[in-house]
Amino acid sequence: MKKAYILLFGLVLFTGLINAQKKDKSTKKADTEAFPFFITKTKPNRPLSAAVARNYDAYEAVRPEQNELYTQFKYTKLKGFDYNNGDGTITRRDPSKVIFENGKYYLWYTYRNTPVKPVGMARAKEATETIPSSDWDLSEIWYATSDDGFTWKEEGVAVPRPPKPQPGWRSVTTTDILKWKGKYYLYYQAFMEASGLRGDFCPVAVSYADSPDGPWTAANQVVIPNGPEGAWDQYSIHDPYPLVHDGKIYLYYKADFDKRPELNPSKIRMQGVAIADNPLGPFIKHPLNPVLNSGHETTLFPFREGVAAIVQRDGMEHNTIQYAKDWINFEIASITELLPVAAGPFVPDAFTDTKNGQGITWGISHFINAGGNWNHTELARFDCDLSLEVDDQGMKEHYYQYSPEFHYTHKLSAKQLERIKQQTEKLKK
Ligand code: AAL
Repeated sequence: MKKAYILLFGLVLFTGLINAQKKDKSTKKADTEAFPFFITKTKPNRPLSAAVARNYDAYEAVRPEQNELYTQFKYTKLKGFDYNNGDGTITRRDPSKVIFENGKYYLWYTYRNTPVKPVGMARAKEATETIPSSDWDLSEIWYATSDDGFTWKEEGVAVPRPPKPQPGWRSVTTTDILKWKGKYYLYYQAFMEASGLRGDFCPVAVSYADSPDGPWTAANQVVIPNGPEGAWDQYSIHDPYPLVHDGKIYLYYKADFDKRPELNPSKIRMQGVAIADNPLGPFIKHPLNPVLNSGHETTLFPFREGVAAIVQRDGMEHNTIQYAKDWINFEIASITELLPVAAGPFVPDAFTDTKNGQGITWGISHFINAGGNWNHTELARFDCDLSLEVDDQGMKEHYYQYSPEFHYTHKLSAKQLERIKQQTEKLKK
């Protein structure tokens, strides 16, 4: 009997030792299988969380500074534009892409110069032939040139408001430039009513010239019409933005839709594309429109075989740079901050029908709150590294430091303070 007990004890001890060793090895195995300190460039063959798998599958690099479509943005105040001391009578906004011709840079933009500042879209009924409703009401398309992209010489009007009933008789705004077979085309929003009366409603019209200095001839026709009743783009065709791809003109645009007064902000903004073989149309809207689910203005550039977009302000995917290899189906390429608003980049290969877009490093954008929101807008220069030709690590830091004072400018409202007070009171009951 005694021997049996000793044998049993030995067996239990031996089994315990084996298990301890197994546990030790499995712990060691777990340790050796931990995610590595030096991350691998290629996706490892091991179980990954959704986030880390996405870090490999959704982006071209595992870290921002090696992602060609990640960048920060730097801003510079422009010289050469006067804004009447910001009294709201002069605005310059919604710049076109920048082009380089005749040994200098060219830029077109919305120019308003009215005796008084805008009354605001909500009071559009009070607008007159001299009182603007919105910041871009009663506007023309003006242009400027520059030797360096920092100091600009305002050249004057390019496209004036045409006489009634031509498209744009109330206001011509938010233009962009196309160079096609040696001729130049300016596409712009053509308002036939004061913005804000029913909404920011307009189609797109076009003018053309043999030189970037004009004279410009209005085609006196709508080239991108509003969509049919009930369509997402039935009211607004904004921010026309032409590029050349596949031997055609790809004109991207934005529409505001789904306005529901009970919601605030009450609109959704998305972007579509219309394609034509001829600059004067017909433009065929893509059946998959909208093709970008976010973004307030349109800013795109050829990149490798596809097209990239700077997507800012509105939508579920704002503050991103996106990429569509087929120019239609966009994916998020990076997430960034302080993106340029209404950016008109200098895109050297915008019209070359390139199969290997090189990207961008600068352009012109705007600040709508230059003189207190809706009074006037001012143009500014932005710089970045979204270029295959440049590797500027100074543009690839991971974040900006915003000062405490900047954070404190974003204050709680009285309604939010009241909610917080109620929540605290509830705890004390
Ligand atoms: C801009 C653009 C269009 C809108 C208004 C002027 O940011 O989206 O041009 O109509 O605002």
